[in-house]
Amino acid sequence: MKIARVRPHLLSLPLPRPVKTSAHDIRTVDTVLVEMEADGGAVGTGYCFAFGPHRAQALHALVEDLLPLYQGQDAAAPRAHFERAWRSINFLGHAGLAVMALAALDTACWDLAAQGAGLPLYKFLGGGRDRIPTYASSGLWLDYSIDELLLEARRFLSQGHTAMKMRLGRSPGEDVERVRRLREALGPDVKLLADVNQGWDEATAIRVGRALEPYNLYWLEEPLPYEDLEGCARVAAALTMPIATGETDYGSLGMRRHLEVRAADILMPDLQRMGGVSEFMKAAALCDAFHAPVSSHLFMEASCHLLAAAPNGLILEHMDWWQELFQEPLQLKEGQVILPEKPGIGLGVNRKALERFRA
Ligand code: SMN
Ligand code: MG
Repeated sequence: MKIARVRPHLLSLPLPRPVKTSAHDIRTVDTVLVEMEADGGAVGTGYCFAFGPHRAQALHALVEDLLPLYQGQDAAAPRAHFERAWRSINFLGHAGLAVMALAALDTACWDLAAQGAGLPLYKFLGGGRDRIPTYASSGLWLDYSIDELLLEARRFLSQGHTAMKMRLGRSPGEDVERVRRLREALGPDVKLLADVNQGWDEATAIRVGRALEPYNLYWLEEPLPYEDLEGCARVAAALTMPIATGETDYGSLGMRRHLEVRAADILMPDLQRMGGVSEFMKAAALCDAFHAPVSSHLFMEASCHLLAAAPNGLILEHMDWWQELFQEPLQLKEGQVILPEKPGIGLGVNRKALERFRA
């Protein structure tokens, strides 16, 4: 099976309401979706995104730049093409937009390779789990009132979620109160996660983290600026609740840096900052070698397969911003995503949505 052509689509996805965290004020999710078509007609997909149309245009240009390394090649050899592309971006550096653009191509190629083998991606990668725990993440934003938080939490439960993530980083007093109210409404059995989006310093993280300990958070995410690995390690050591981080760092070597200093209990590599499936699976294996679980960041359509294939895959971030680009939504049952059984990523592209969201 040869890769006949690669088509990048520049899209702008509107959000139902602006998204606020301590680091973001987002109105559109500017996305480059890559369709990689084999000579037999099978189509693999991957995507990368940025917040801001000009940044997405830069991603689109980088995908255009890299796609000749895929076109005409054997669709069954994604790792070989990845290695070549990785070397080719050496001058730009193994971080930033070039890595994100490569991720879309690499993911599309793995999708195609799995389709060629007639296997869902998780089985193609050797996985045996057909479902993976997940948590609702498309909501509970920082600007919500407490009533809005409670309303959305109920919506998540009615959708079949048994775990959800809220955002922190208003003021310490408000943060603790918002966690208290949500925990009180959810009861002890629902998993509640909290993401600070790098909004605290070390002293604040330890002080507020201690005040949060009674509310049994499943994890506390990105308490500090993401590069402060040593500070994050001290926060993780000072608190009994698990610390999660890693979404903002690049490549498996970025994850290794975190593991070596024990920056957190749980790493959550981001598919596009890894550079795609090839590097994500390396990062997951590194976590395993350090006896650490691995989670994911965004990109739930492909990441559910990767976590199901990783023996240490813990829980999937369920973020539905891109769902409309696919023909089928991921199925959810009792807090778990059911892995699609069709070959590849298995969700199919919604061509009407590509037209509707074209930038
Ligand atoms: C997040 C990432 C990107 C945009 C908004 C929120 C957040 C997450 O850090 O973990 O989902
Ligand atoms: Mg986060």
